Amino acid sequence: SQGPTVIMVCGVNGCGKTTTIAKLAYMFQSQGKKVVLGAADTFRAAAVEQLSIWAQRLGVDIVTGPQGSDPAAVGHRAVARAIEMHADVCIVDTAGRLQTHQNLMRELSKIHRVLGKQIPEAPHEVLLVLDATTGQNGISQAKHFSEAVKCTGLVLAKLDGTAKGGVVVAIRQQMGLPVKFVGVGEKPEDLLPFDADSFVDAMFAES
Ligand SMILES: Nc1nc2c(ncn2[C@@H]2O[C@H](COP(=O)(O)OP(=O)(O)O)[C@@H](O)[C@H]2O)c(=O)[nH]1
Ligand SMILES: [Mg+2]
Repeated sequence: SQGPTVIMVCGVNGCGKTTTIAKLAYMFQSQGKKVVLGAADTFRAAAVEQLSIWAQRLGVDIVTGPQGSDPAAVGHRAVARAIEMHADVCIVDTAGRLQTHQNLMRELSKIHRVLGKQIPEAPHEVLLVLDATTGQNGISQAKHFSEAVKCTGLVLAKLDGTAKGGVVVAIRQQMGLPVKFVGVGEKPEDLLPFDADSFVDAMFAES
């Protein structure tokens, strides 16, 4: 109700995090909301560059840090900037990581903790991006990421391919974690709110 809504985005390498953030930024912007991005994937220089290009294209503000710098510090500065600019939404990118890599999962917990320093309820949403081609490993991803950062929802990316992302049914059933959006392409407008009926229809449709 007051202050920016902070959204943290996590997942394994290449699942579609950065693209999803561009799509979310585009969606919020279309709703007339002011958006600040935090490029807390400081692991690869190319990752910061990729998000910066999106920010420039969409005309939204972005907070970055040098390659190899503390991602939690970038997250902290992104929230500070969002507060200062009276932004509505702050979306924080994170580096891809294997859910079984304990050090990197601890780093993710730290980012999560630091995002709450200036706004006690933040991050208000923690979205786990799952590649629709992921099979049963998706359950392990959902479990481990939730243990580290208490995920609030899934984004099922790359649903425009042949994969149907059926693993989200098991994740919903076992962990109660809902799918909030689906990614259906590489463009900013290629994000749809999840619709269970059309998802099930597509799952059983003849290809
Ligand atoms: N077809 C398709 N490609 C996607 C989708 N989301 C992401 N991608 C592509 O997947 C690749 C990895 O995406 P990226 O956002 O960089 O993943 P990250 O490593 O998790 O940040 C890029 O080539 C994206 O364009 C989607 O919904 N559909
Ligand atoms: Mg990325």
